[in-house]
Amino acid sequence: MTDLTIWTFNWVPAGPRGFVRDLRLRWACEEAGLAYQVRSIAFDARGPDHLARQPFGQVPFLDDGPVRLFESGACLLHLAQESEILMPRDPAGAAETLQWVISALNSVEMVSVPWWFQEITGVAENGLTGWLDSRLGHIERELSQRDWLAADRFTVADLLMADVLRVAKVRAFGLRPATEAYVARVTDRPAFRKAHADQMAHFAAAD
Ligand SMILES: N[C@@H](CCC(=O)N[C@@H](CS)C(=O)NCC(=O)O)C(=O)O
Repeated sequence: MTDLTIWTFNWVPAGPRGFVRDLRLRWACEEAGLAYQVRSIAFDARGPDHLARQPFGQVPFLDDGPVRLFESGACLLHLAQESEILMPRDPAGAAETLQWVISALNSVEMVSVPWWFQEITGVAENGLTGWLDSRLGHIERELSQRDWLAADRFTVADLLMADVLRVAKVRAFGLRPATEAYVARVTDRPAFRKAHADQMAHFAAAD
């Protein structure tokens, strides 16, 4: 039994399978060779116990001995402290990785999630499409210049940015060529494929 526990839902419908954010944590552990277990919280009965762990009633959250964390970005940064594979130890490389982790969450996902929500709910377009298009254009320019976002090598920033960009609707919206190649390259890593397959099996087991 390992101390590192990733919490996710026991079950979700077909649509979100393969995209639930516990995958980010599984993937990071696989990349870093960190032993972990996955435990479930009820999808249909989110009570006080769940809110005590995740104030928004969401997943994922993480236990690592005395450390209890929610927010996938915070969990990834915690895991990155445990492995140089996820984040270089030199100050410049670490800072660059941190910068792109925040950027994936706060400059790209901040726009892509409301746009995705607009698409799936059919609410009126409110300028989000142009905003997302602009963000994807800037990411394309960056990725046209290099293979990895930070430190000239794979880091947790690539894991997170690729996960933000691979959302099916966003991809259907049209990633630019360098971005599409980047997402394909990053998600072709064995650690991603294992994390993805394990998440699919986890939810299928509860059908
Ligand atoms: N900012 C949070 C977002 C978490 C999130 O959106 N989780 C989804 C699953 S991927 C969820 O729990 N959705 C159910 C809900 O919002 O009620 C994070 O990155 O951890």
